Amino acid sequence: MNCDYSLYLVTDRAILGDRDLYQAVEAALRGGVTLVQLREKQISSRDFYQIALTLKDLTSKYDVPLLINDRLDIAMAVDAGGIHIGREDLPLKVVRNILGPQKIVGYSVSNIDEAVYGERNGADYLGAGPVYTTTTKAVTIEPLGVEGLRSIKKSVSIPVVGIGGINLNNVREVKKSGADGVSIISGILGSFDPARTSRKLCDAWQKKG
Ligand code: TZP
Ligand code: MG
Repeated sequence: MNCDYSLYLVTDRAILGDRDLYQAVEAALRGGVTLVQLREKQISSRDFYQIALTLKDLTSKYDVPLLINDRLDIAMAVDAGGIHIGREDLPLKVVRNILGPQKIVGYSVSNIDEAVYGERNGADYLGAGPVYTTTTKAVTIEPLGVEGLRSIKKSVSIPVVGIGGINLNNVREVKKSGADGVSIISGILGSFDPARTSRKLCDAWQKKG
């Protein structure tokens, strides 16, 4: 699936506090995010489904695909653009076979072996991280740094998106590693003005040199 991975927003309602998820995502869409992933870890299936439906309508207005984290059933129920999974979810090959070739399937990796596995088993893109220290997700492994990200990118031919601790201060460095995009939670949703921050991230990503 052809897709623009350059500025990839991942949701997390905990970071929003009492701010509204849909307003924040719409602001980020106005600011130019190219892809949105709905990531929910502690929620009923019914609530997950309802949020996914609403976000699918919203992202469609901006012609941006919506991916669902972990849950194949929810991705299918709302006819999402695709799914993002990791090692602990359903096997990549199974997910690809069920969703077919038209849907986007992303896979989380932290090293070259996982990246090669992801490519061989049908991922469209890899989310590689954490690139930097992050407090958004409890991670036990050392950050890859941009050098780690660069070596993962070199080991495969599918798109690689960096994730973890990416913000306006380091987005250029991530681009220079050869990555195809940046996946961001707090760097956008934790900002006071997600539209403006997304616009700046977009400009920084697109800047030449
Ligand atoms: N996977 C690896 S790091 C991470 C995920 C979901 C969290 C990214 O969040 P942030 O706030 O952009 O560091
Ligand atoms: Mg997962």
